[in-house]
Amino acid sequence: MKFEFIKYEKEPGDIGILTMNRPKVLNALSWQTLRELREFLENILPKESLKTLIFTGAGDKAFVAGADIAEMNKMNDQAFQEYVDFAHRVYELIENDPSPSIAAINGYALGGGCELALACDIRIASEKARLGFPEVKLGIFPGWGGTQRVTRVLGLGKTKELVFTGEMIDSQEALRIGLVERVVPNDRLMDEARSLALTIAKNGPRAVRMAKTAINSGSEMDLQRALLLEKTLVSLCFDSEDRIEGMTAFLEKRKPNFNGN
Ligand code: DAK
Repeated sequence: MKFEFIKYEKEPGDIGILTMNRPKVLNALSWQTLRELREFLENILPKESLKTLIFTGAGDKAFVAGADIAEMNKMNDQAFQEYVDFAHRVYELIENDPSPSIAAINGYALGGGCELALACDIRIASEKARLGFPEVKLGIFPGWGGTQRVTRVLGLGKTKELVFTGEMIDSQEALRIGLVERVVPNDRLMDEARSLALTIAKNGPRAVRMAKTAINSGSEMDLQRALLLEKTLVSLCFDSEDRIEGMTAFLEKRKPNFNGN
């Protein structure tokens, strides 16, 4: 499948950059964009052996300004349901991919765009980013996991404030409330995202993947079951070539050469 609305590049260090690429409409997510994303996530990403995938937006204004309003407005109930289900699947593929993802938020991240950033593991925003959930202004509400993922990150009160008002916040406020993890100058955004990705990529890939599973799955369980999951996964990590290499390299005072097994 030839991609029109997303752009993928693999960089040294097994870092991938996936750019939402419809800058004329602020990278709004159309059906076609979602189809391309799903194709990439299901059929290309698993073969790429990436250590980290960075999501960003083309142009200098937006990460993703949300679902494509013009397209949604023409949908009947059935088409809308299919569109919503499809987007849910795409976001789950991002969230559940074994390797970490970083959202490099270069401008507006609104509605479905903010939900996309929240499906990623870590969010870095440029100083000019603006985030929010304007859906109520359109007579709908965040329906691609937004009400659930934001609540898990921000808690009930802040989520309700953002979702009920539909107001945007700037990146400093997003940092203050924990909606993003870092804010950097706009011209440094991709360098900082790459640097973070490379820092992660230097670590034992198996350990990072299992930590992601322990954190994501464990956060949905009661503490006892979550601790059991953690114990099981960390034992699997111990029984690995990466663990032997990591500890041996430390003792030999050299850099580890992990193979991901
Ligand atoms: N969809 C389609 N086109 C969009 C767009 C969008 N989300 N956002 C911007 N554009 C288009 C504009 O129409 C304009 O196109 P032309 O007029 O040039 O043809 C072009 O991008 C540039 O935008 P502006 O001229 O408006 O640029 P400004 O700098 O003046 O304003 C803005 C930037 C981001 C403040 C403004 O564009 C804006 O407010 N955009 C809409 C943002 C928004 O409302 N996003 C949320 C979309 S709704 C659900 C499932 C899913 C969802 C909800 C529920 N259920 C299961 C219930 C998901 C919903 C959404 O994401």
